[in-house]
Amino acid sequence: ATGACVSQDANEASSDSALSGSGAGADCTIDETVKIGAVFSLTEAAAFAGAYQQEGLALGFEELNAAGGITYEVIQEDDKTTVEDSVAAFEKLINRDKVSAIVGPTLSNMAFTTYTDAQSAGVPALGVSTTAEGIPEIGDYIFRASLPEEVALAASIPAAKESLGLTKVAVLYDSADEFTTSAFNTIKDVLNEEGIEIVAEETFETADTDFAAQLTNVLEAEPDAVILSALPGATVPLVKQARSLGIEAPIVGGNAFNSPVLVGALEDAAEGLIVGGAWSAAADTTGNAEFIAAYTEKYGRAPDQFAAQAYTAAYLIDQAIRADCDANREAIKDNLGQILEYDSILGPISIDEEGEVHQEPVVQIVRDGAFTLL
Ligand code: 1QQ
Repeated sequence: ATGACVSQDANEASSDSALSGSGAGADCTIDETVKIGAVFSLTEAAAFAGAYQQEGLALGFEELNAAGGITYEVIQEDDKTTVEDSVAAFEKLINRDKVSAIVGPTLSNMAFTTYTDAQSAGVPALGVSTTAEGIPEIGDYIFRASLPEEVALAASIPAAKESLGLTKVAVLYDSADEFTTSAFNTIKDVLNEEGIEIVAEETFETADTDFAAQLTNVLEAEPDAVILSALPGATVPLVKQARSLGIEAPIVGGNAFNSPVLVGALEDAAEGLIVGGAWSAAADTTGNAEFIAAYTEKYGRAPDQFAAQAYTAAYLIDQAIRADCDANREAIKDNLGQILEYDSILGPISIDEEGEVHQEPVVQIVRDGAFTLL
Protein backbone atom coordinates (compact mmCIF):
# COMPACT_ATOMS: atom_id res chain seq x y z
CA ALA A 1 0.00 0.00 0.00
CA THR A 2 2.08 2.87 -1.22
CA GLY A 3 1.51 5.94 -3.29
CA ALA A 4 3.81 8.61 -4.63
CA CYS A 5 2.33 11.21 -2.31
CA VAL A 6 2.66 9.15 0.90
CA SER A 7 5.59 10.36 2.97
CA GLN A 8 8.35 8.17 4.40
CA ASP A 9 6.92 8.58 7.91
CA ALA A 10 3.44 7.56 6.85
CA ASN A 11 4.82 4.49 5.11
CA GLU A 12 6.64 3.39 8.23
CA ALA A 13 3.56 3.83 10.36
CA SER A 14 1.21 2.27 7.84
CA SER A 15 3.25 -0.90 7.48
CA ASP A 16 3.40 -1.55 11.23
CA SER A 17 2.37 -5.19 11.58
CA ALA A 18 1.87 -4.82 15.35
CA LEU A 19 -1.10 -2.60 14.54
CA SER A 20 -2.87 -5.29 12.58
CA GLY A 21 -4.43 -8.02 14.66
CA SER A 22 -6.33 -11.25 14.43
CA GLY A 23 -10.01 -12.01 14.26
CA ALA A 24 -12.55 -9.75 12.62
CA GLY A 25 -15.27 -7.31 13.59
CA ALA A 26 -16.33 -7.64 17.19
CA ASP A 27 -13.73 -10.41 17.74
CA CYS A 28 -10.78 -8.39 16.47
CA THR A 29 -7.78 -8.38 18.82
CA ILE A 30 -4.84 -6.03 18.34
CA ASP A 31 -1.86 -6.42 20.71
CA GLU A 32 -0.33 -2.98 20.41
CA THR A 33 -2.08 0.07 21.88
CA VAL A 34 -3.77 2.07 19.12
CA LYS A 35 -2.91 5.77 19.39
CA ILE A 36 -5.58 8.22 18.28
CA GLY A 37 -4.75 11.93 18.14
CA ALA A 38 -7.33 14.57 19.02
CA VAL A 39 -7.01 18.28 18.28
CA PHE A 40 -9.69 20.46 19.77
CA SER A 41 -9.93 24.11 20.83
CA LEU A 42 -9.80 23.53 24.59
CA THR A 43 -9.04 27.18 25.38
CA GLU A 44 -9.91 30.58 23.89
CA ALA A 45 -12.83 31.38 21.57
CA ALA A 46 -13.92 27.89 20.47
CA ALA A 47 -13.49 26.21 23.86
CA PHE A 48 -17.30 26.33 24.22
CA ALA A 49 -17.27 23.36 21.81
CA GLY A 50 -13.78 21.91 22.32
CA ALA A 51 -14.27 21.10 25.99
CA TYR A 52 -17.38 19.04 25.23
CA GLN A 53 -15.62 17.36 22.31
CA GLN A 54 -12.71 16.25 24.50
CA GLU A 55 -15.13 14.74 27.00
CA GLY A 56 -17.32 13.00 24.42
CA LEU A 57 -14.37 11.44 22.61
CA ALA A 58 -12.77 10.27 25.87
CA LEU A 59 -16.04 8.66 27.00
CA GLY A 60 -16.41 6.82 23.66
CA PHE A 61 -12.89 5.37 23.77
CA GLU A 62 -13.22 4.54 27.46
CA GLU A 63 -16.32 2.43 26.65
CA LEU A 64 -14.53 0.79 23.72
CA ASN A 65 -11.52 -0.04 25.90
CA ALA A 66 -13.84 -1.68 28.42
CA ALA A 67 -15.42 -3.75 25.62
CA GLY A 68 -12.00 -5.30 24.94
CA GLY A 69 -9.97 -6.58 22.00
CA ILE A 70 -8.42 -3.23 21.16
CA THR A 71 -6.83 -0.76 23.58
CA TYR A 72 -7.02 2.88 22.55
CA GLU A 73 -4.91 5.73 23.85
CA VAL A 74 -6.18 9.23 23.05
CA ILE A 75 -3.42 11.82 22.73
CA GLN A 76 -5.24 15.10 23.26
CA GLU A 77 -3.93 18.46 22.02
CA ASP A 78 -5.30 22.00 22.47
CA ASP A 79 -5.07 24.27 19.42
CA LYS A 80 -6.02 27.32 21.52
CA THR A 81 -8.39 28.34 18.71
CA THR A 82 -5.52 29.37 16.43
CA VAL A 83 -4.45 28.04 13.05
CA GLU A 84 -0.80 28.14 14.13
CA ASP A 85 -1.31 25.90 17.18
CA SER A 86 -3.61 23.60 15.25
CA VAL A 87 -0.89 23.06 12.62
CA ALA A 88 1.70 22.40 15.37
CA ALA A 89 -0.62 19.91 17.08
CA PHE A 90 -1.21 17.98 13.85
CA GLU A 91 2.54 17.98 13.16
CA LYS A 92 3.29 16.54 16.62
CA LEU A 93 0.62 13.85 16.37
CA ILE A 94 1.63 12.85 12.85
CA ASN A 95 5.41 12.80 13.20
CA ARG A 96 6.22 12.43 16.90
CA ASP A 97 3.34 10.38 18.33
CA LYS A 98 2.74 8.56 15.03
CA VAL A 99 -0.97 8.25 15.71
CA SER A 100 -3.17 6.02 13.55
CA ALA A 101 -5.77 8.76 12.96
CA ILE A 102 -6.69 12.25 14.14
CA VAL A 103 -10.07 13.54 15.34
CA GLY A 104 -10.73 17.30 15.08
CA PRO A 105 -9.94 20.19 14.79
CA THR A 106 -12.90 22.11 16.22
CA LEU A 107 -13.17 24.86 13.62
CA SER A 108 -13.32 24.70 9.83
CA ASN A 109 -11.12 27.79 9.96
CA MET A 110 -8.21 25.60 11.12
CA ALA A 111 -9.21 22.49 9.17
CA PHE A 112 -8.54 23.94 5.74
CA THR A 113 -4.86 24.15 6.72
CA THR A 114 -4.44 21.16 9.05
CA TYR A 115 -6.29 18.74 6.75
CA THR A 116 -4.00 19.67 3.89
CA ASP A 117 -1.09 18.62 6.16
CA ALA A 118 -2.82 15.37 7.25
CA GLN A 119 -3.58 14.58 3.61
CA SER A 120 0.00 15.04 2.45
CA ALA A 121 1.30 12.97 5.40
CA GLY A 122 -1.17 10.16 4.67
CA VAL A 123 -2.91 10.34 8.04
CA PRO A 124 -6.68 9.88 8.22
CA ALA A 125 -8.48 12.80 9.86
CA LEU A 126 -12.09 12.75 11.01
CA GLY A 127 -13.82 16.06 11.67
CA VAL A 128 -16.57 16.17 14.26
CA SER A 129 -17.59 19.83 13.95
CA THR A 130 -16.01 21.00 10.70
CA THR A 131 -19.13 21.87 8.76
CA ALA A 132 -18.02 24.29 6.02
CA GLU A 133 -18.33 23.50 2.33
CA GLY A 134 -15.36 21.73 0.77
CA ILE A 135 -13.87 19.88 3.77
CA PRO A 136 -14.04 16.23 2.59
CA GLU A 137 -12.88 17.39 -0.86
CA ILE A 138 -9.45 18.21 0.64
CA GLY A 139 -8.43 14.62 -0.02
CA ASP A 140 -8.99 10.89 0.38
CA TYR A 141 -7.64 10.86 3.96
CA ILE A 142 -10.16 13.50 5.07
CA PHE A 143 -13.54 12.51 6.53
CA ARG A 144 -16.20 14.12 8.64
CA ALA A 145 -18.83 12.96 11.07
CA SER A 146 -20.12 16.53 11.35
CA LEU A 147 -23.35 17.39 9.61
CA PRO A 148 -22.51 19.87 6.82
CA GLU A 149 -23.92 23.35 7.48
CA GLU A 150 -25.53 23.17 4.03
CA VAL A 151 -27.70 20.29 5.25
CA ALA A 152 -28.48 21.93 8.62
CA LEU A 153 -29.54 25.24 7.04
CA ALA A 154 -31.57 23.50 4.34
CA ALA A 155 -33.61 22.09 7.25
CA SER A 156 -33.65 25.00 9.71
CA ILE A 157 -34.57 27.84 7.34
CA PRO A 158 -37.66 26.08 5.87
CA ALA A 159 -38.68 25.01 9.40
CA ALA A 160 -38.33 28.60 10.62
CA LYS A 161 -40.26 29.82 7.57
CA GLU A 162 -43.11 27.48 8.36
CA SER A 163 -43.29 28.14 12.08
CA LEU A 164 -42.74 31.91 11.89
CA GLY A 165 -44.28 32.67 8.50
CA LEU A 166 -41.12 34.36 7.21
CA THR A 167 -41.25 36.46 4.07
CA LYS A 168 -38.30 38.83 4.62
CA VAL A 169 -35.15 38.48 6.68
CA ALA A 170 -31.92 40.22 7.62
CA VAL A 171 -28.70 38.25 7.21
CA LEU A 172 -25.63 39.07 9.29
CA TYR A 173 -22.36 37.18 8.98
CA ASP A 174 -18.76 37.06 10.16
CA SER A 175 -16.68 37.66 7.04
CA ALA A 176 -13.39 36.63 8.72
CA ASP A 177 -14.13 32.94 9.39
CA GLU A 178 -14.26 30.05 6.90
CA PHE A 179 -17.31 28.41 8.50
CA THR A 180 -19.41 31.56 8.83
CA THR A 181 -18.66 32.80 5.29
CA SER A 182 -19.35 29.36 3.83
CA ALA A 183 -22.64 29.26 5.73
CA PHE A 184 -23.53 32.71 4.39
CA ASN A 185 -23.33 31.36 0.83
CA THR A 186 -25.64 28.50 1.76
CA ILE A 187 -28.06 30.85 3.56
CA LYS A 188 -28.42 32.94 0.39
CA ASP A 189 -29.09 29.82 -1.70
CA VAL A 190 -31.68 28.43 0.71
CA LEU A 191 -33.46 31.80 1.08
CA ASN A 192 -33.58 32.06 -2.69
CA GLU A 193 -35.08 28.57 -3.03
CA GLU A 194 -37.62 29.33 -0.31
CA GLY A 195 -38.62 32.65 -1.89
CA ILE A 196 -37.64 34.62 1.22
CA GLU A 197 -36.40 38.16 0.58
CA ILE A 198 -33.17 39.54 2.11
CA VAL A 199 -33.99 43.08 3.28
CA ALA A 200 -30.65 43.71 5.00
CA GLU A 201 -27.23 42.11 4.59
CA GLU A 202 -24.49 43.05 7.04
CA THR A 203 -20.99 41.82 7.85
CA PHE A 204 -18.67 41.99 10.85
CA GLU A 205 -15.49 40.24 11.97
CA THR A 206 -14.86 37.52 14.56
CA ALA A 207 -13.37 39.77 17.24
CA ASP A 208 -15.81 42.69 16.84
CA THR A 209 -17.73 43.86 19.89
CA ASP A 210 -19.79 46.82 18.66
CA PHE A 211 -22.50 46.14 16.11
CA ALA A 212 -24.46 49.42 16.32
CA ALA A 213 -24.01 50.39 12.66
CA GLN A 214 -25.11 47.03 11.29
CA LEU A 215 -27.98 46.66 13.75
CA THR A 216 -29.34 50.10 12.96
CA ASN A 217 -29.69 49.01 9.33
CA VAL A 218 -31.37 45.78 10.43
CA LEU A 219 -33.83 47.67 12.64
CA GLU A 220 -34.81 49.97 9.75
CA ALA A 221 -35.35 47.01 7.39
CA GLU A 222 -37.98 45.49 9.74
CA PRO A 223 -37.17 41.82 9.01
CA ASP A 224 -39.40 38.93 10.15
CA ALA A 225 -36.27 37.15 11.42
CA VAL A 226 -32.54 37.66 11.67
CA ILE A 227 -30.34 34.94 10.20
CA LEU A 228 -27.00 35.07 11.92
CA SER A 229 -23.84 33.27 10.85
CA ALA A 230 -21.40 33.78 13.70
CA LEU A 231 -19.28 32.16 16.38
CA PRO A 232 -20.36 32.64 20.02
CA GLY A 233 -17.75 35.35 20.75
CA ALA A 234 -19.53 37.84 18.50
CA THR A 235 -23.00 36.35 18.89
CA VAL A 236 -23.42 37.22 22.55
CA PRO A 237 -22.82 41.00 22.31
CA LEU A 238 -24.52 41.16 18.89
CA VAL A 239 -27.76 39.55 20.02
CA LYS A 240 -27.82 41.50 23.29
CA GLN A 241 -27.23 44.78 21.42
CA ALA A 242 -29.96 43.83 18.92
CA ARG A 243 -32.46 43.28 21.72
CA SER A 244 -31.58 46.51 23.50
CA LEU A 245 -31.92 48.44 20.23
CA GLY A 246 -35.47 47.08 19.99
CA ILE A 247 -34.97 44.35 17.39
CA GLU A 248 -37.48 41.74 18.54
CA ALA A 249 -37.28 39.46 15.48
CA PRO A 250 -36.50 35.78 16.15
CA ILE A 251 -32.95 34.64 15.43
CA VAL A 252 -32.03 31.69 13.23
CA GLY A 253 -28.46 30.53 13.70
CA GLY A 254 -25.88 28.05 12.47
CA ASN A 255 -23.89 25.23 13.99
CA ALA A 256 -22.13 27.34 16.63
CA PHE A 257 -25.54 27.93 18.23
CA ASN A 258 -25.89 24.26 19.16
CA SER A 259 -24.32 25.09 22.48
CA PRO A 260 -25.67 25.29 26.01
CA VAL A 261 -22.72 27.60 26.74
CA LEU A 262 -24.01 30.10 24.18
CA VAL A 263 -27.61 29.76 25.32
CA GLY A 264 -26.50 30.36 28.93
CA ALA A 265 -24.45 33.43 27.98
CA LEU A 266 -27.34 34.93 25.98
CA GLU A 267 -29.71 34.55 28.93
CA ASP A 268 -33.21 35.78 28.03
CA ALA A 269 -32.04 36.82 24.55
CA ALA A 270 -31.68 33.12 23.64
CA GLU A 271 -35.44 32.47 23.82
CA GLY A 272 -36.88 31.49 20.44
CA LEU A 273 -33.49 30.88 18.84
CA ILE A 274 -33.85 28.35 16.00
CA VAL A 275 -30.96 26.15 14.90
CA GLY A 276 -30.39 23.05 12.78
CA GLY A 277 -28.02 20.39 13.97
CA ALA A 278 -26.84 16.80 14.17
CA TRP A 279 -28.16 15.70 17.55
CA SER A 280 -30.86 16.33 20.09
CA ALA A 281 -31.07 15.18 23.69
CA ALA A 282 -34.74 14.53 22.97
CA ALA A 283 -34.10 12.19 20.02
CA ASP A 284 -34.98 8.55 20.50
CA THR A 285 -31.85 7.30 18.70
CA THR A 286 -30.02 4.07 19.55
CA GLY A 287 -28.00 4.45 22.74
CA ASN A 288 -28.85 8.14 23.23
CA ALA A 289 -30.41 7.81 26.69
CA GLU A 290 -27.49 5.63 27.85
CA PHE A 291 -24.98 8.12 26.41
CA ILE A 292 -26.64 11.06 28.17
CA ALA A 293 -26.72 9.16 31.47
CA ALA A 294 -23.09 7.98 31.24
CA TYR A 295 -21.82 11.42 30.22
CA THR A 296 -23.75 13.24 32.93
CA GLU A 297 -22.53 10.76 35.53
CA LYS A 298 -18.88 11.08 34.43
CA TYR A 299 -18.67 14.84 33.89
CA GLY A 300 -21.38 16.25 36.14
CA ARG A 301 -23.11 18.11 33.31
CA ALA A 302 -25.33 17.14 30.40
CA PRO A 303 -23.70 16.56 26.99
CA ASP A 304 -24.27 18.80 23.99
CA GLN A 305 -24.19 18.16 20.24
CA PHE A 306 -20.41 18.61 20.11
CA ALA A 307 -19.92 15.93 22.78
CA ALA A 308 -22.34 13.61 20.97
CA GLN A 309 -20.53 13.97 17.64
CA ALA A 310 -17.09 13.37 19.20
CA TYR A 311 -18.43 10.33 21.07
CA THR A 312 -19.78 8.98 17.77
CA ALA A 313 -16.37 9.49 16.14
CA ALA A 314 -14.77 7.04 18.58
CA TYR A 315 -17.23 4.36 17.48
CA LEU A 316 -16.78 5.17 13.77
CA ILE A 317 -12.99 4.84 14.04
CA ASP A 318 -13.44 1.57 15.96
CA GLN A 319 -15.75 0.28 13.22
CA ALA A 320 -13.20 1.23 10.55
CA ILE A 321 -10.38 -0.55 12.45
CA ARG A 322 -12.42 -3.67 13.18
CA ALA A 323 -13.48 -4.02 9.53
CA ASP A 324 -10.05 -5.51 8.66
CA CYS A 325 -8.77 -5.74 12.25
CA ASP A 326 -6.09 -3.27 11.17
CA ALA A 327 -5.26 0.03 12.88
CA ASN A 328 -2.71 1.20 10.34
CA ARG A 329 -3.34 4.57 8.72
CA GLU A 330 -3.95 3.09 5.30
CA ALA A 331 -6.54 0.58 6.53
CA ILE A 332 -8.40 3.22 8.54
CA LYS A 333 -8.45 5.48 5.49
CA ASP A 334 -9.81 2.66 3.32
CA ASN A 335 -12.48 1.60 5.80
CA LEU A 336 -13.75 4.97 7.11
CA GLY A 337 -15.12 5.64 3.64
CA GLN A 338 -16.95 2.30 3.71
CA ILE A 339 -19.13 2.89 6.75
CA LEU A 340 -22.41 2.17 5.04
CA GLU A 341 -24.81 2.46 7.90
CA TYR A 342 -23.94 2.69 11.54
CA ASP A 343 -26.71 3.06 14.09
CA SER A 344 -25.40 5.88 16.28
CA ILE A 345 -26.71 8.26 18.92
CA LEU A 346 -26.98 10.76 16.02
CA GLY A 347 -29.32 8.28 14.30
CA PRO A 348 -28.32 6.09 11.33
CA ILE A 349 -25.10 7.54 9.94
CA SER A 350 -22.91 6.69 6.97
CA ILE A 351 -19.69 8.03 5.49
CA ASP A 352 -19.31 7.84 1.73
CA GLU A 353 -16.09 7.20 -0.14
CA GLU A 354 -15.60 10.94 -0.62
CA GLY A 355 -15.42 11.20 3.16
CA GLU A 356 -18.78 12.99 3.52
CA VAL A 357 -21.24 12.10 6.25
CA HIS A 358 -24.91 11.37 5.68
CA GLN A 359 -27.48 11.64 8.45
CA GLU A 360 -30.82 13.29 9.16
CA PRO A 361 -30.65 16.84 10.55
CA VAL A 362 -32.72 17.97 13.54
CA VAL A 363 -34.15 21.46 14.02
CA GLN A 364 -34.37 22.81 17.55
CA ILE A 365 -35.69 25.95 19.26
CA VAL A 366 -34.68 27.37 22.63
CA ARG A 367 -37.60 27.42 25.06
CA ASP A 368 -37.19 28.24 28.76
CA GLY A 369 -33.42 28.24 28.30
CA ALA A 370 -33.18 24.75 26.80
CA PHE A 371 -33.20 23.17 23.34
CA THR A 372 -36.40 21.42 22.31
CA LEU A 373 -37.32 19.90 18.94
CA LEU A 374 -39.17 22.35 16.70
C1 1QQ B 1 -17.15 24.97 11.93
C2 1QQ B 1 -18.26 24.88 12.91
C3 1QQ B 1 -18.09 25.49 14.26
C4 1QQ B 1 -19.27 26.29 14.62
C5 1QQ B 1 -17.89 24.40 15.27
C6 1QQ B 1 -17.71 24.84 16.67
O1 1QQ B 1 -19.28 24.30 12.59
O2 1QQ B 1 -16.17 25.68 12.14
O3 1QQ B 1 -17.29 24.31 10.87
